[in-house]
Amino acid sequence: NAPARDRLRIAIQKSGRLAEPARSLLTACGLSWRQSRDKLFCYGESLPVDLLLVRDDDIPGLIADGVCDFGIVGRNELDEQAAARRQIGLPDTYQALRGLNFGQCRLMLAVPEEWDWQGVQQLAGKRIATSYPAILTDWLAAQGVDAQVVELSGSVEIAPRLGTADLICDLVSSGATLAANQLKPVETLLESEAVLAGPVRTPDDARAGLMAMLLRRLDGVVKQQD
Ligand code: PRT
Ligand code: ZN
Repeated sequence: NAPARDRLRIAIQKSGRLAEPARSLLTACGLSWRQSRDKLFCYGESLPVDLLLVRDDDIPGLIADGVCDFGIVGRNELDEQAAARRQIGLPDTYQALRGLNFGQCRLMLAVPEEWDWQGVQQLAGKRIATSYPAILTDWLAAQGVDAQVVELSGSVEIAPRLGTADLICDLVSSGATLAANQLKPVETLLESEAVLAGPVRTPDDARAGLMAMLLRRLDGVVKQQD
C-alpha cells in the first residue's frame, strides 16, 4: 500500500517531440508551475499538480511504480513496455486513458526498395531490426511467422545497409527517413499518437478527485481541437 498523497504528479517528456505539445496541453487545462532550477521537477502553482520531466522511456515505469499518477507518452512506448511486462508474467498496472491528437505516427515494417513484397510469409527466416522487440514478437506470433528480432536502441534505418538485419520495424510519420535509406513501408503494426496514461487502479486519497477533474478539463480541451 503506497502512502496517501494530496498532490498529483504527471510525467512528461523533458525534451523531444512530445515535450512542447504535452506542456501546452496541460497549460490549456489551467495548470501552471513554478519552474525549478534543475527543471526535472516543476511545482504546481494553480493546482496541486506537479510535473516530472523525464525521458519518454521512463514514463510507463514511473506510473507502474506509483511514482507518477499520469503520464503523457506515445502509445508505441506504452504498448511496448506493457507487452514486455506481459511476456515476463508481470500484471498490467497502467493503461492509456485518452488519445491526445498529437504525436501521430505508425509502427511499420519496411523493406529494401528492391524487394517485391508479397506478404508476411516472406518474413520467414529473416532478421528484423527494431527498438520495439516486444510488440514485434507478439505481432509475428499472431501472424504465425518465424523471423528473428534484432533489438537496436537507435539508427534502426541503417541496419539493412550495414547487413545487421534484412528489414526493419520502426516508427514512420512522413516516410522521408525510410525513403532516404532506400526502404519502403509494407505493413502497419500499430497506429500511434500521444496518450494520457494512468494507473489501472485509481488511488483512494485526495488524488482521485484531482485526477477526475483533470480528465474532465482534458476532454474539454481535446474536443475543442477537433
Ligand atoms: O529522449 P527521449 O527518450 O525522451 O526521446 P526519444 O528520442 O525516445 O523520442 P522522440 O522525442 O524522438 O519521440 C517521442 C515520441 O514521438 C515517439 O515515441 C512517438 O510516439 C512520437 N513520434 C511521432 C515519433 C515520430 N512521430 C517519428 N517520426 N517518433 C519518432 N519518429 C522518427 C521516425 O522513426 C524517423 O526516424 O522520426 C524520424 C522521422 O520520421 P519521418 O517518417 O517523418 O521521416
Ligand atoms: Zn525515448
